[in-house]
Amino acid sequence: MGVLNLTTDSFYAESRVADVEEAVVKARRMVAEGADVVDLGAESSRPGAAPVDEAEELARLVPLVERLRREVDVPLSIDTVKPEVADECLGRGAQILNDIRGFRDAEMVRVAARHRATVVTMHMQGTPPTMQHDPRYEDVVAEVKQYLADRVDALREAGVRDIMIDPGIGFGKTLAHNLALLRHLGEFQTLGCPILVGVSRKSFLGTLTGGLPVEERLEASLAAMAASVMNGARVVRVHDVKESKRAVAIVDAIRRAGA
Ligand code: HH2
Repeated sequence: MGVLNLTTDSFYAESRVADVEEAVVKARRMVAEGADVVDLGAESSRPGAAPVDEAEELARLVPLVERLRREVDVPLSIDTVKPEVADECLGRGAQILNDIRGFRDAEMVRVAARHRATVVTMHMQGTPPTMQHDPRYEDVVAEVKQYLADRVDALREAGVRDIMIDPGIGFGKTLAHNLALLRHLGEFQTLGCPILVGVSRKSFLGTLTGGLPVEERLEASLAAMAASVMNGARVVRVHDVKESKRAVAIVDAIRRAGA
């Protein structure tokens, strides 16, 4: 899953596009490099990011969905927490709804069901403005797993069939929480849904590499992604499609190798 952000403040500047034309060029490149899905976001979720109102989010996303539907032949995913935005984009041909709030809003669940969308339900403790202030868990793996199990139940009950689960790396988690979730990712397989993981260039990788800035975190991202895939991730949300695709090919071959 390649990431495309129609924002001015997403944490990785290279992921940002200024307008539809730039987005189309970038999406086509991602697909040529092997992306199976393009994820479109118009509101950054970085801690402290400025909120984007619904009209602005729609103005950014709708024309892009309409263009990309014709320009690329991979499914488009919409990264939004707003039901109205989700509804409009799915109505115009996007097929995947990626909700970092994990479908806690019943209207988001209804929108996904009505459009027969594939969904990504992610765990987040708190909300982006404050989520990194002092995240706490008794047992992060058990709590995130229980949260996702509840979300999957609610989605299934509403008739949503295709559900991916995401532990939400960096969303209300310390370094130790992120590492525990990645180390024990395999435990999420019992929920019976494909696991999606987004580690690409995130700040915990900066911490682990002695403070490397976001532009310098490619190798760290590939290493974390490789561990994720080895531990059960089936979809990786990445900024660097070509490099990720090559790295995953190797991990996948090892993972599938006979005894
Ligand atoms: N991470 C980000 C945004 N959306 N969605 C899912 N399902 N999983 C993630 O890990 C995830 C996500 C943050 O990355 P990015 O979109 O590049 O940054 P920003 O929120 O600053 O636009």
